[in-house]
Amino acid sequence: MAAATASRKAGSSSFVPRAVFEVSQNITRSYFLGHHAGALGTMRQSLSNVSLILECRDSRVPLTGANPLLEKALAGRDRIIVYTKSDLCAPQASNRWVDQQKKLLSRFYNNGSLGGEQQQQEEEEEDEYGAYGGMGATEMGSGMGTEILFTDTAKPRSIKMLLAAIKQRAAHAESLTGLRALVVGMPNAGKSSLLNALRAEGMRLPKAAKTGANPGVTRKLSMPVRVMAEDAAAGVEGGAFVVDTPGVFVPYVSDVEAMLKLALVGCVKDGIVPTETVADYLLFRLNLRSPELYGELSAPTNDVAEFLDNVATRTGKLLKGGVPSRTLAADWVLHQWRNGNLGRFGLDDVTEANLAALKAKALAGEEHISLSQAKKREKAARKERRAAQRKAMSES
Ligand SMILES: Nc1nc2c(ncn2[C@@H]2O[C@H](COP(=O)(O)OP(=O)(O)OP(=O)(O)O)[C@@H](O)[C@H]2O)c(=O)[nH]1
Ligand SMILES: [Mg+2]
Repeated sequence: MAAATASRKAGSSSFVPRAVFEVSQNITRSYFLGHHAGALGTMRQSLSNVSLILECRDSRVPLTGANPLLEKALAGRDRIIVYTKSDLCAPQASNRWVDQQKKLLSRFYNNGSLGGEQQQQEEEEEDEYGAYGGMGATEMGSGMGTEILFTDTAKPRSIKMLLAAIKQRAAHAESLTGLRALVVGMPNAGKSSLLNALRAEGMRLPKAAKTGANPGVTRKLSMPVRVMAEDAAAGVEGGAFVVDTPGVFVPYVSDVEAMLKLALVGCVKDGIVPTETVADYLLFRLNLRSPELYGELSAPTNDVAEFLDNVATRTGKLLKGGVPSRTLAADWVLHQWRNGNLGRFGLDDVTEANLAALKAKALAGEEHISLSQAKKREKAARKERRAAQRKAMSES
């Protein structure tokens, strides 16, 4: 269970947030389900018909939301990395902090490294939603490399930019039957919503895929959905189609904080990591920004129990006898944050050092452990959790 450091009750000005989040290493760190493995297999099999991968990552976890398992399985195809839900990451996608992230990510994915001679020109073309570069020669496929874009399904401009990038690829692919793209990513990253937005913008047609706030809505690969009509003048003979896929998680998340971030953005089913622990992590992150973000719900505090009691009282999440329900309050605050009503900010620091660390980790194959290894680790963690529970019960 998350161990909160000493609670501090005070006015905002004298409030000191926790500097580190202390959490048990035994929280569940795997969420690799049967349909994840199945989907990965089907995606691999369908690759011969696919010339573009639209890899979705939640903008709030631009580093943690990457799935090395998917990247490895689908390597060799042109790719556009789509950072989804950019509206939930910052009040304005054009804010300077986001711009900086876009630059760093773009350089990283176009060159596979940062700094030195390979660094892209700072003055590169840029746009609010980040169509940067993309012509790196590091990939196989058409040689058009990896492009990165930020989207917000409510902002047609961001979707138009993605369509333009797809069109460029389609013209390059010169397929008479149309370009076929797979939209992939972690559960709940916004893949089906993106497909619907592309179809609405590109074809003026209604929603073709089911979407939902919880992970695991899409269970199977879809039929190809048309998102772009033929445009012979632009060299796009057959238009473009997108195939929706189920979200795929990694077999095991080696870093506990990464698991908490993924749970917080809703990539993992609620309850896999105890909701109150996730709410505690949210409180920790809110406090690092400003306790004023939750000023209407509670006085500044580092104590999750106190925070949830205040939230429950304030929002009427009460059990019989007026007892505050921490579980309902935790559920409620998580949904508020996920919907952008409790501060809009990212959870990963996109810095050169962190990108380099991500690459080193991928090279070391840390997240590539097999499913059986993941199951063994999970079993050991379960055993430790049970032992800790027994110990706590015998001491009480
Ligand atoms: N604010 C915001 N919410 C979004 C955006 N895109 C998707 N969402 C929301 O994110 C949630 C998940 O969207 P889906 O499209 O179902 O995600 P998915 O990746 O297909 O999920 P699975 O099929 O379960 O893996 C839904 O509640 C969407 O409304 C966006 O650009 N902005
Ligand atoms: Mg879906």
